[in-house]
Amino acid sequence: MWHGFPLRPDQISTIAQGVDHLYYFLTAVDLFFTAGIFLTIFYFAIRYRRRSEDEQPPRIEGNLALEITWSVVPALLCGVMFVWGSSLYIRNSRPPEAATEIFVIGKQWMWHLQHPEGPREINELHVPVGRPIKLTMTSEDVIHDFFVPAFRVKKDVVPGRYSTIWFQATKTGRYRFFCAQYCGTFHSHMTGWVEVMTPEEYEHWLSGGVKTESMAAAGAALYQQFGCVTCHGTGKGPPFTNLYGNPVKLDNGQTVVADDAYLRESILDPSAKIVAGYSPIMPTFRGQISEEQILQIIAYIKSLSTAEGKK
Ligand code: HEC
Ligand SMILES: [Cu+2]
Repeated sequence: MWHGFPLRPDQISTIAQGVDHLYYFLTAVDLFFTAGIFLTIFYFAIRYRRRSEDEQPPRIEGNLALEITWSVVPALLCGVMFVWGSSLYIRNSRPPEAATEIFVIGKQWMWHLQHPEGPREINELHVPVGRPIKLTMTSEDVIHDFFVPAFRVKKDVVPGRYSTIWFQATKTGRYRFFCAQYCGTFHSHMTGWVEVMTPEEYEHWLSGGVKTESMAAAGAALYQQFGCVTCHGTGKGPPFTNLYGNPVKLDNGQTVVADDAYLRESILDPSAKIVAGYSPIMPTFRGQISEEQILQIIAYIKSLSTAEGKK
């Protein structure tokens, strides 16, 4: 019945209903109090209007019961909104461990999507139904925002950092996505389609078409091409084996976990954190390497980690 009605897009993800319920609650509270306040204003204006020139209303000194009521009731309502909203937010911002990762790069004015297995897409995203998908997103230039109304997911895509969202689609079909952050002249062209397929169709789609190498394989080629191997393959730089996801000791005594953000920083700004026991000889690759290539190198480094290597 709501199909195509612009105020409520289709609910196509596991979190869509929860988001909508909170939204209905907030709207209902707003409507109730807006109507109540306006009706009271009009009723009082008429009921207590001045009836003669010398009419003096009685003096009222306050009413404790009323004051407690109008403090406690809004406080309780705000408490409900806070607990409900934040628990939903926390649940929706933590991707399940088993989520399939797909990478999103925004640039003026298109969306570039990359699957770990290799396929790349522009303004189209193919995903399987019923499986959690985690999007790791960054921008090549200005702030964009990835928004899929049918999934009720939306997050800023910021240059210089990785942001993530996740969803699990519940129905096959084609659903629109948009850039939801004004990003220049052709911002309105930065839209596309999510194509939700059955798992079999998705496997078929992944393996069909032009044969592309995996992100990790592309990263391994870049590792040679950029000469990373001359240090990291020789002992002049730390080895990448079992680096991803593990703690790294720095020369200032601190420890950091080697996640996507740390690896990205190590490549673009090597002097920001120096690994203990090594000298700061690594040159910066800022300006020579694209966001997409950084993601490929990270995929390569990730592929060198084994479950047994987890510290
Ligand atoms: C001239 C030698 C040299 C080259 C070339 C070089 N690195 Fe490094 N790299 C180092 C050294 C030395 C360190 C450790 C000191 C530091 O943290 O800067 C390091 C640290 C790193 C770290 C952090 C590793 C850890 O264990 O925490 C990463 C990631 C990294 N390099 C990636 C790369 C990539 C990717 C390339 C190629 C695009 C590259 N490096 C090229 C010498 C080099
Ligand atoms: Cu944009």
